[in-house]
Amino acid sequence: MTSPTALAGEARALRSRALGRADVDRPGIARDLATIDALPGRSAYSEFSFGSWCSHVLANGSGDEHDTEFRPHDGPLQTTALGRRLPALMALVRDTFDLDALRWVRAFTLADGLLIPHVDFIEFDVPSTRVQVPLRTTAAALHSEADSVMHLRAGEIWWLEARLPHSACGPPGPTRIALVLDFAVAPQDIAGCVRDAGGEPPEPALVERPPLGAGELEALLGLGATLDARSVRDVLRLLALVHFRRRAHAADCFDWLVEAARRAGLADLEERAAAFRVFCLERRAHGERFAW
Ligand code: YCP
Ligand code: CO
Repeated sequence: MTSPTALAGEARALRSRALGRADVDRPGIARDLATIDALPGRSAYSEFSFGSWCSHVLANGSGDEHDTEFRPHDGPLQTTALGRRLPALMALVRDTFDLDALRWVRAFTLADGLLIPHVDFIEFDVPSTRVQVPLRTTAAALHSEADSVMHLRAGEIWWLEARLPHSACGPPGPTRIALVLDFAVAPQDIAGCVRDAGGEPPEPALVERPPLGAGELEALLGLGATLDARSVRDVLRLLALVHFRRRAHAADCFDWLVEAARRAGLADLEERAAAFRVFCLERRAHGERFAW
């Protein structure tokens, strides 16, 4: 276990903040989660995801559930056909949040998978602020922000600082399902979008990790023997898992991949790895895709 001092140190580093708690065990929610479990997968954001990760749209600016590419908008929030099939979740959103500034309502699912470290909103120049409420999760499902790793418990209402590199991983087993809400306000105003915070915000469940040993880093950088254009996503997935297990920054995986490709003498892959780092963390156009 970790010492309280170490935890306090990590907590200071964390920018994301819990805003309250929602009752995710209320009637109807279990049925809506079963509906989500039965949905077909979607390929949106496949560059960013590994294993089973999926985004389902309950409400957006067009009312079309196939309109999955997140972007800010200034129109009214329109419930999609899928959102209408999930009445308890939509009621939870209405009861918990002020809808004035709410622009997108989505459900992210994750099982036996990983969302690569990335920075959101770099495509856009208007403020957007993201809130997440896990609906079903297991202790090994983790979220990261920069140097910190935490478990978001079911029902916790989190403002997630998506302008810093962040990532998520989920073990095999029951699919993690989270409500993901985007508000057209600046982050400092997000608490005002919560109508019913349900009491005191919870303390973050931070995960302390041991440092990455020098030998371990060398072993990771030596992965070049299996590295080529066909395996690069598998290798990156492994490298991105490391910061959930060892004290490392969410963005370190990109530098390790570049270095592994360099050591293996794979100049083309080294260039693509550096470009993917820029795509995930620094600069991309709206709708831009990435090809390895
Ligand atoms: C989004 N950003 O904000 C996506 C989710 C990673 C990239 C997946 O909708
Ligand atoms: Co994100």
